Amino acid sequence: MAAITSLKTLQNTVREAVRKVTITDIHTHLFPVSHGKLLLWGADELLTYHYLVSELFTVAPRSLTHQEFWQMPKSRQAQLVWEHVFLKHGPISEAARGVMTCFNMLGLDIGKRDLASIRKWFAAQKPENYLEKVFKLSGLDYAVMTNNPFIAEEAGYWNQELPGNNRLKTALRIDTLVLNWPAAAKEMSAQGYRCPATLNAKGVAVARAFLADWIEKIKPLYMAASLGPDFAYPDNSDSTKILDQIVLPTARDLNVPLAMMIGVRKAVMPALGDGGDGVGVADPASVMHLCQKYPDVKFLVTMLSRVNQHELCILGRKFPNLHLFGCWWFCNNPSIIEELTRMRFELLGTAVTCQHSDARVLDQLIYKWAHTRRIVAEVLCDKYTLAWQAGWRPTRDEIARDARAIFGGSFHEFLNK
Ligand code: HDL
Ligand code: ZN
Repeated sequence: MAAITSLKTLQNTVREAVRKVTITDIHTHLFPVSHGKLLLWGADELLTYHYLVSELFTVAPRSLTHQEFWQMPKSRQAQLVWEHVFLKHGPISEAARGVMTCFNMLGLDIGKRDLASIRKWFAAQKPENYLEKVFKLSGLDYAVMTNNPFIAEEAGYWNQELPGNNRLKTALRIDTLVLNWPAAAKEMSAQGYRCPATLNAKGVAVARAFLADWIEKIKPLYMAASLGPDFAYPDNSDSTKILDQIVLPTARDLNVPLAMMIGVRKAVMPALGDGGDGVGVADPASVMHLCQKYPDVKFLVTMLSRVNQHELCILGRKFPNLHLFGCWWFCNNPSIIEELTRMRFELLGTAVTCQHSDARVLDQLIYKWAHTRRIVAEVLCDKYTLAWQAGWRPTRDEIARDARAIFGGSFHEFLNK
């Protein structure tokens, strides 16, 4: 391939590299087709994504109550979102734009606004083939799921040893263990692990055995916990004891990283269901204390509040056992993705996983990655333009290498180092 001899060629090479790079999506809520209705996909699931349900209630008449909405069939719920968020108000939010991008990239004519024919197209899709189509269209090698052993329905599917899919890898979700010992003990006991309701030495031993068995069973790339803005480590709560005595010794002994997603204010508006969570400013010092105390444990961290991002980036420069990822949830909007990606490239270079999709509905992979590629391409282009203007002359391979690094390559390097 010819060397890059002009700034224009460099910029086109960077844009093309990001457009084509294969992405590893390190956090989603997807499931294999074999897990039945746990895998969400299609027009009505896209339209009733909890982000859009929240947006529906910001514009719908007060006469529409949450209770009435949740009692409706999914198709009626989707119709209401379509009517109020798309037809009666400009669909300019990121979640609304995402649905349009999905339909458009699937070759459906969103301009006609003919929801019935869009639904008909989805009805003709075969799940396994469609999953493969979505992964190819999104440009992913694989996506990491969220696998929660404390949810009986999910645990049940894993205990049936159903066929998986090499496009989907596992992550062991342990919020319940870290934050709610009584509930965790109850579920572990229900699964045959005679776990005491109090957090004592026996409970610690049982919980460690439970984690080890689930790690053996599903081979997770990491353990993960979503934590509140008030999460503090260390403190005198059970969570600190559970991290110190159960989770972190397991992470170290079995070499399984711990992902922490910090800053969700749970159930701010419970009537919205999954959409009812909010955000709060957390304390990145907890991440610092954990990285200092457990240098032999790998931590993957993302934070929910825009306010926390700079301090977290600085911690990312200090600890070789800390890897930052994603513009999570309320940060997954073009304006914040751009700001956060610029800051991360300026402070961390390519040693970051710039995004994860958090997709709950299979088809969302299409829009979440198309939108992110477009923004990250321009930021990476700016950074390479500055390097060029300082006299640096990168090769095409180096540009491709760096594009891969920020979309999964650095994650793999971090897991393997
Ligand atoms: O806890 C999490 O993994 C969050 O991503 C929540 O699932 C959240 O509701 C979400 O879907 N964010 O995008
Ligand atoms: Zn998530």
